[in-house]
Amino acid sequence: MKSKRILTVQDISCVGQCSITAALPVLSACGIETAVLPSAVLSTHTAGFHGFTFRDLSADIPEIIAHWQRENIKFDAVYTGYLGSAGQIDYVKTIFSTLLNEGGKKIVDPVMADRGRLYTGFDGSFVEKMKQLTGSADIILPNITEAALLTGNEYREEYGRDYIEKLISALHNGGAPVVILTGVGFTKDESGIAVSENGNIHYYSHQKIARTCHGTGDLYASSFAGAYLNGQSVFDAAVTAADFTLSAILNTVDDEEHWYGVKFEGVLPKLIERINLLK
Ligand code: PXL
Repeated sequence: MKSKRILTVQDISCVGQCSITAALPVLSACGIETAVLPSAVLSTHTAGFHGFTFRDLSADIPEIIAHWQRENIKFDAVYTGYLGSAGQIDYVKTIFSTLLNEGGKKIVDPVMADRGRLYTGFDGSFVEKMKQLTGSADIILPNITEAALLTGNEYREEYGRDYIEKLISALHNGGAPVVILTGVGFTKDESGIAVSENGNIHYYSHQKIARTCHGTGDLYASSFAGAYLNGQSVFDAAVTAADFTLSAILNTVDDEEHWYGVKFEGVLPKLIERINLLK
């Protein structure tokens, strides 16, 4: 297979095992050439650390895009995560329309919220703008909080399939043909995903780990993109990513001091093994 090149647009949290510091090693391990466009540089991620620095890199982005356009640099996929400001969404739209190869995929993880709450620094106007990006994507990977915000539905901690399928249907109505909803668990002991390709929904669930870990969404989306660009179907790639993310969480739970991220490095061989198995 011809080797693939992806561009990921998300922040550099210098410490925290999330965003680019997770996406780059994961995608590289999957054998995908990975280019990065940092949306912002933070000293740490914003979930649990205090007094972090934050530099929005918006001012650099138009020149970077223009340079790539002049060089005729193109990508087989663009995968976006945490963006530095709502204004960057227009830049991402330009990237989608000018820097993708024919048939290239737009993968959007609308990183902005979890467990019923927006992350520090995000507000309703960001949510409104994010609707434009998820509406123009080929594949979106929201968690339940993000899906509820994007569709104007209430956030629920307990739910049945009717609630999940209402969110999915509203996300499709917003424009995305493929929806991978993460963190879906119908009992307290399970978590998993709902994968919908144009409304054809399949579920996958696994054990739920009691401890919450930061950065699992980024790890999930990165490993999904890596598996998908290796030729796995949307559903197979979604399952590969779920199993890898669970392995990384299991590799972390016993380490109480490691509260700020997931120790995914030691389980990368499992991801590579699965990629090679399904090639
Ligand atoms: O993992 C999502 C994420 C990415 N980047 C930054 C964050 C978070 C979650 O809080 O703060 C800077």
